Amino acid sequence: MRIERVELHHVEMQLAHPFETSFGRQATRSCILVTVHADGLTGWGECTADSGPWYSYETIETGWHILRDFLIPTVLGEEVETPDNVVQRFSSVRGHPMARAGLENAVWDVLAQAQGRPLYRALGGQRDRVPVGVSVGVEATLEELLGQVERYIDLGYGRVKLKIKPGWDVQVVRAVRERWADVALQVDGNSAYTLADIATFQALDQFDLLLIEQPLHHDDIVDHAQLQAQLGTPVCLDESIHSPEHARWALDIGACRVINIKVGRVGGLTAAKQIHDLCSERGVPVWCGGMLETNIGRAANLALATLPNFTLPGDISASARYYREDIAEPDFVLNDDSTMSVPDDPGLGVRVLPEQLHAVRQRHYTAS
Ligand code: SMG
Ligand code: MG
Repeated sequence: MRIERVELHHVEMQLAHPFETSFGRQATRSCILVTVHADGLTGWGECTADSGPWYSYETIETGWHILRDFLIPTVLGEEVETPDNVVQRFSSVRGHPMARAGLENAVWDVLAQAQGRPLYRALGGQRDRVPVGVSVGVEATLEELLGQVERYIDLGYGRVKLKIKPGWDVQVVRAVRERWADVALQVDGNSAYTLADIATFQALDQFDLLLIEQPLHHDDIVDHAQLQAQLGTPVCLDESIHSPEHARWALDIGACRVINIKVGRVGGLTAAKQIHDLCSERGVPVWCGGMLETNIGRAANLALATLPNFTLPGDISASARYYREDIAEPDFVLNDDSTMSVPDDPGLGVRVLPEQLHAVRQRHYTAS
């Protein structure tokens, strides 16, 4: 099929509840939505770069620039038969994985629609539902945090991830563990610690955590290997893994025993699947991370998480966890067994709502 037109939409959406991590608190969430038009079909992708360089160096502005000036020109007017054709065309661009993922994933959607298959089938997934959990941000007080955790457990989430930072870690995890002895629990430091904090990690080691996510520097694997050697709890890497190569390097030196795969951070569904396959060969479980996606990115995450080595619950919570009104329907809801069902319609299986999109859109660009 020939790619006839590509659109970029910079959107900013109000969060249902502010979300705080070790690097800051946010009340809104911005992203770039990418639309690809080909053969009368429309595919959608979500570039998960945020308004500022906090989780990653990529931002809305860098994403817009890289997409408009470098990535879109490599595919516009071109014939595309498989997602690999797009990956090849992007190979001259270094870095900027979130920008690449936004456009590549829109092509996956349009190609799957053309084949009349749901995206998860196009990816090779087998399951029609996947285990999911919820990520709970830092709160102002321990009481508020416990209230949030209780609310999510009451809603049916069987796995809870707590955001931690120095001063908000061992005592918080202890309080949650004392109250919910059996809940599947994990923590995420978002790079707020160093090896000098080993005592904190040894204390966390007693709480039967599923994993400790990205405690050290956002680009490190060497210190993480040292940390992993001293802990019983698996270390899970998030920020440090930007590509299949990074995943291999980390596994080769024992930097982690689990990998969080985020489709934006690793540069698209093709790379995400490659990391999944590598980890599968090495006997390393993976799970699907989240970036507060709209229903567009959420649908792509769910499709990815149907691959067999996604054995740990993903950060794929119900649409209502972040947004009162999403820009696409249907909303995703939690099943009774803390799983989420995967759409069965062709492609992503969600429909963008033009009025909702216009209501939150800050900027629009069309290339044709
Ligand atoms: O989509 O539920 C979600 C968010 C999950 O905690 C989450 N993501 O480091 O894993 C992570 C964070 C990054 C959030 S950046 C604002
Ligand atoms: Mg993380």
